[in-house]
Amino acid sequence: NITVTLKIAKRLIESNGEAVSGQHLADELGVSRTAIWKHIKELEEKGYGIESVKKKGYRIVMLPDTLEPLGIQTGLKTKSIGREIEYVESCASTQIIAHQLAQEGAPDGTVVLTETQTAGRGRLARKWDSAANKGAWMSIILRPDVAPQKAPQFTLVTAVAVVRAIEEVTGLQPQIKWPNDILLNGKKCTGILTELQSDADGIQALIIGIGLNINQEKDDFDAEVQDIATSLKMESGEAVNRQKLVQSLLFYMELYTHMYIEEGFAMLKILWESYSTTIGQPVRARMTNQTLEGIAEGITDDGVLQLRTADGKLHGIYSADIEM
Ligand code: BT5
Repeated sequence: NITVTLKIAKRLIESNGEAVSGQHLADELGVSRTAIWKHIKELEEKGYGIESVKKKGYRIVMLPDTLEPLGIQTGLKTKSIGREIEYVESCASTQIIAHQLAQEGAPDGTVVLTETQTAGRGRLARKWDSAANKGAWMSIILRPDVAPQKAPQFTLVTAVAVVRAIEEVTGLQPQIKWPNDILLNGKKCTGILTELQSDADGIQALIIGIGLNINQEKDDFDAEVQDIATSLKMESGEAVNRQKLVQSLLFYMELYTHMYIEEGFAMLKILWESYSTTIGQPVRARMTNQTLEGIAEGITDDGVLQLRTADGKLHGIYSADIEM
């Protein structure tokens, strides 16, 4: 039974390295000591390191390196995002699963998480390289009560949340390249893909896809992206606890998406601009029908990039690939 196992894991984590006796756990949870022992075995099978301390009980010494809900939800500080997690070891794309779940009525804040994707995708159906057990490949379903034209800013809000989570867990200082890339030393460590389900009544669901490169080495990436991609481990020199990073990301996602929905984009815009590599720089913006060169002067409250070309004209750019 997952909930008792989860409760035991939670109890052991919260005791901060102190042993908790089997009898205590049994009393607290209203089950037998044999049942407790079975749940402990189950946790060990899931990769938890648990020490039995003689006469004292159980102590947690290691968390598993998986993205299973059991680990993610223990110590999760959110109210809605990640309270429902659909976890699969492998899938074509978490976006596909999330779209399906959203159509079936999945609640606001539902998260789809996987260890590897066989058909992970970026914008314009580009491929997203999703090495097994080395990253976090996830889609978050949100059901905000906002007009459809407010959807693109969720990409920017998500970018701020990603930067904050990476900063908090690793101390690295990522930068944002408009609209959807997170960079470390000029290389991409995270991509964001915001998709929409809407009808005449407005937004039914936002499906926010986030691909975080965490513990890859250079060789773990496909040859095509090896020179442009990086991971947190490659930049910091240390393996990163993926559970902690996901927990932190879900926390900031909830904080900032609520801030955006309730107070608008103004405050987040300030944060976004402070992390941006694009603003103030000469850039080339490739769009489907044309390419423009100029200075990226800023973003509007709607998240539109303001590009001033040499002739002095200011162009509002909604979607493009930026070269710097
Ligand atoms: C993106 O698109 O950056 C959005 C990526 C979103 C991925 C997540 S993973 C979970 C969820 N499920 C999905 O199927 N997708 C989402 P775009 O800006 O179009 O960038 C795509 C380009 O990034 C590719 O053409 C490559 O050049 C590069 N790329 C591919 N995989 C990469 C990786 N792992 N790290 C860095 N760059 C990569």
